[in-house]
Amino acid sequence: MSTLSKGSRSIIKAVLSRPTMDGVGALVYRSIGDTELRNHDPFLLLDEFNVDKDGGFPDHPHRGFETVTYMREGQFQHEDFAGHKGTIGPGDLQWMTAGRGIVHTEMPVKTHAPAHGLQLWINLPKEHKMCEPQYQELLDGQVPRANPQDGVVIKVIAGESHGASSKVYTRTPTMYLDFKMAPHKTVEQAIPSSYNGFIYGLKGTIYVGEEGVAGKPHQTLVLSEDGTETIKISTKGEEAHFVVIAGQPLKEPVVQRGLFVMNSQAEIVEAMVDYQSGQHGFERAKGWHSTIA
Ligand code: FJE
Ligand code: FE
Repeated sequence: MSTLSKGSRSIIKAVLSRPTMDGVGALVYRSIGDTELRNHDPFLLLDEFNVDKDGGFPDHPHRGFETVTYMREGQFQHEDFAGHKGTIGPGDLQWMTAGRGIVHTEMPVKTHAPAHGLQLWINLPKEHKMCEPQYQELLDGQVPRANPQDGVVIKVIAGESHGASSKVYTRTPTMYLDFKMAPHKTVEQAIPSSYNGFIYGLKGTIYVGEEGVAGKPHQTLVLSEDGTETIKISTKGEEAHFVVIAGQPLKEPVVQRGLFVMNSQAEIVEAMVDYQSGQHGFERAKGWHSTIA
């Protein structure tokens, strides 16, 4: 690992995700959250999902973290136990703070399947784990763009980039940027030096840091934590599409049991009791079944 604070952050690990199955018939490339990429504080999981018309993620609970669903293709529907419903399509996103509890269903719209996108799980700091659930939904056109040079377009999903900033409220300070770069471009992106970060490739090959470490589709490049403020990313002969995700590490204990993520084993037991008995945020869970699953 570099100890220099000038230049670009470097890549300390490159991991290629293999497809696996989750939910019902859903194919996922798991980045963060897979065995080699556990505990990338504050991130719990990044899945690139491909779901056809017969698959999806039927009724399930969450507590203690946020899920950010970002669509690439197709249409995805969700419905929760409080009657909150919506559909997102290409480029749209749903930033869901589960807080004390959400029970919901996430399914492709059958007529617009398969659905393809990314779902990121961000841990919540201790003081926000039991907050009221909240949704922040943004259509593609509502996401600000930075255009630092010809052939480089950066969608600012969270945080800021080259003068454009997102209005998404992040309880865990988070930067989430979607880059599209033409061939033979180089861009520098400022990332707060205290953040943990990674890059996930969607299309084309990129070259990162002073060393030009290659990053390809389905590959996660973990950024060094060396106090450096920027990351340098280049394309060569082909265009590229990738996301840069970084966040302030919480440095708190993480105890995860499936879809509950708390700070202690006792809080996990509480979550399971609350879910089963319908209390402390799970009141509406009793007897609820989605109409779309
Ligand atoms: C999960 C059951 C689930 N990756 N990517 C078990 F339903 C889920 C889950 C998801 C998920 C949902 C979407 Cl929309 C996209 C996902 C997992 O909801 F994680 C487990 N373990
Ligand atoms: Fe979910």
